[in-house]
Amino acid sequence: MHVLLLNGPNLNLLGQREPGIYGQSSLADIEAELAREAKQESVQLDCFQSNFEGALVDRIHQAMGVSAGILINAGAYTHTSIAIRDALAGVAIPYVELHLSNTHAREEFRHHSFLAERAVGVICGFGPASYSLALKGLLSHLRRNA
Ligand code: CA2
Repeated sequence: MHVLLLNGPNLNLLGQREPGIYGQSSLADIEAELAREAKQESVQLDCFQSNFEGALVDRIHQAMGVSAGILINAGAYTHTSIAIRDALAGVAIPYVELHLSNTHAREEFRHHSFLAERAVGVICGFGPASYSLALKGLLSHLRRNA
């Protein structure tokens, strides 16, 4: 089973700046740890990060017929992107939205998500552990509905 991990804009900077908000782990660290956890569950994790909205849309389309589920931290596009919302709806692959920070404890513009309404669930505020929790939630949903 393949699961796709998508990370949006600026998440390539993880571990380099703003450790107070986003922690000290790099994106490569997070991806490697999650791939290890996925492998223990017999899941192949495919990882993709982009700073470009259209590249994320294209990658979502490529998941059709390949990925059983998607984990997505769309970064700031969470709060702006109808295109990513439509792509996720278009491929009809179950997805979990996740964030490192608790977006509800931050600026008001981060409180709304264009992706949350159609997500299996949303995890936020646990730092890099948000990724593990999101994977657990997604796999439990996929196995329940297999
Ligand atoms: O908490 C999250 O995971 C966010 O998706 C992160 C986004 C933010 O726009 C969302 O509201 C919440 C920002 C990612 C920026 O990542 C950086 C990492 C290191 C240094 C600077 C930015």
